[in-house]
Amino acid sequence: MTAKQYDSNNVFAKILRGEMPAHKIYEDEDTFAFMDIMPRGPGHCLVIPKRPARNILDIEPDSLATVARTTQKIAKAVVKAFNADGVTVQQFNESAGGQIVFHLHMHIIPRFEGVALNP
Ligand code: DGP
Repeated sequence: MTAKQYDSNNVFAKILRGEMPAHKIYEDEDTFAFMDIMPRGPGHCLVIPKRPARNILDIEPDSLATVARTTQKIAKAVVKAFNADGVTVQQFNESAGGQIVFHLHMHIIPRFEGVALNP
């Protein structure tokens, strides 16, 4: 399979352009982080690159590196802020891989001993 094309009509592109609201928690030159609208647990947030990228099959390695750096920063911050016991970092690619929004994003979900995620 060849990487599919980026479509700038996706909701995260609209959030980046300021055309849709989001609860922003962090921003730098390359990345943006905000709360997930359908949280699978308290503190569930998302990190995205500002540069267009459909998913991991499409993103430039340098841009992916900026997402990784921000993901680590935010994971540490939410674990501390929510006094979590751990953190789940998840990322989906294409419909077959569970992706719904086609702008690369990392899910960061604080985890607590004995507590399952919301479906
Ligand atoms: P997935 O592509 O499978 O990782 O799922 C998309 C995730 O994005 C899902 O957890 C819900 C979240 N989401 C979808 N639309 C919006 C939105 O408009 N705003 C925010 N903050 N999150 C959204």
